[in-house]
Amino acid sequence: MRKIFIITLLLLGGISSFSLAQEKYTPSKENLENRQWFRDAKFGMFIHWGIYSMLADGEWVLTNKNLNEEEYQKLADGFYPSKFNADEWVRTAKDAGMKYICFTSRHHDGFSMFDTKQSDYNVVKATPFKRDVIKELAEACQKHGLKLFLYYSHIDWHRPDYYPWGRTGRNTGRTPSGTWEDYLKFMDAQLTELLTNYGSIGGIWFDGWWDKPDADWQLERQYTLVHRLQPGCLIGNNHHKAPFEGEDFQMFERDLPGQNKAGYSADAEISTLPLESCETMNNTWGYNINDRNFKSTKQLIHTLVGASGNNANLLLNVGPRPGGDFPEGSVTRLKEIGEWMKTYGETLYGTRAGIVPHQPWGVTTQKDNKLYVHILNLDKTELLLPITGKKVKSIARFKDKTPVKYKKTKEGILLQLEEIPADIDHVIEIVWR
Ligand code: H79
Repeated sequence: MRKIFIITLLLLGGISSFSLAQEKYTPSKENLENRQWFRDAKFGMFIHWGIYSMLADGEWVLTNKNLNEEEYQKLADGFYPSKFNADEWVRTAKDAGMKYICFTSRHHDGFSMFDTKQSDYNVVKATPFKRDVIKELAEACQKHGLKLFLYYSHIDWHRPDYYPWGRTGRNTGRTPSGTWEDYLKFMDAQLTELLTNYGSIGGIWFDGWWDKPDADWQLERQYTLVHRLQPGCLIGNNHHKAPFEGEDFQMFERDLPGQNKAGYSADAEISTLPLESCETMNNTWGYNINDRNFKSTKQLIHTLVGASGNNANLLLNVGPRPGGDFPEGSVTRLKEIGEWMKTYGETLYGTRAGIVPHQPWGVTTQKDNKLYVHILNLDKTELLLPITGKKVKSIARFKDKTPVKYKKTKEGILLQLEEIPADIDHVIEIVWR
């Protein structure tokens, strides 16, 4: 017995020193609590808004259209979003059933949407609007009980010290000057402002690493800074790889974890960290006047449910117009999703992926002794759930608790529905003994 004990100790010692060598970052207690909160939250709003919104051609317009960067800067003179109302944005998100907002503090164009001392190229100094958008958002989030996450670009198509240039933003007429270390210091100083001046920040959502994968990004120094200022702040980085040390959640751009439909996630092995999928409501992130190709409410709900069934949150994007209001296409869909969430939110919030993995007909989620079977696409009335060895207490339609007929077979539980499901999401609730 003693021998086994000693061997176990040795083994454990071996494992922990191995993991120490691999994993130097130890998340704080607040961080672990926030990860739990994040896993339970399920639904957030991504907001892409900046001076690019005025050109109404997406957030990449500077590079995609090879605009002259010096001329692009002058857009700031005309940025006066008369309809901007942070409170309304946050209420719209909340009414849709969202628990957090992730806002573009600075996108690849390098324009800061907050009051920063590190550059005058910001919404307070460079525009007649002169209002700190992040301050107003932070206050509104605080008031309505949503968490605020901040998108922060690693790419900068404005600063001359973002050099040598990466793959993007090369033809905009810039002349390099300064050093890479200047650029890293600039980002550290901005992150310090973001994590000092706006209360508690739910997370930092980095993006753009992929522009220069070989660069000396000093991510460890950056992540240490973020966690030193706010140990609970969750760090995610949209590098399309398995998470790096120091990160707290993993995101999948335009994809559910494990799928690679958008083509960005080929190297992104699914980690055990909290997961998040981000998706657009139409086809672009920043406002695009030509893009009225909105997905249907049903499609969006299927994406949300699919994310939950794959243990991920959905961060659903809105690209506000230059005037500061949300496109109608987004508003109507968010309202409809909110209505749906009033009834069905319970089958998502606080759940984890269910014991039956993603199927062609749908997904499952579970919480305590309940399994929610989300039937999204089924053209028959019988459905076999490959679950054996569990004791069923009840099986019922979630929305009205009408009992559902079923048979137990060798293969599992065979549901026998009254009719072919026609709901957006036909949810069956199974309660175990
Ligand atoms: O903020 C939104 C987009 O502006 C940003 N991320 C979301 C959340 C984004 N930028 N680029 N992409 C998304 C698409 C990435 C394309 C890539 Fe590539 C393909 C990166 C690496 C391969 C294009 C080709 C850029 C570099 C090479």
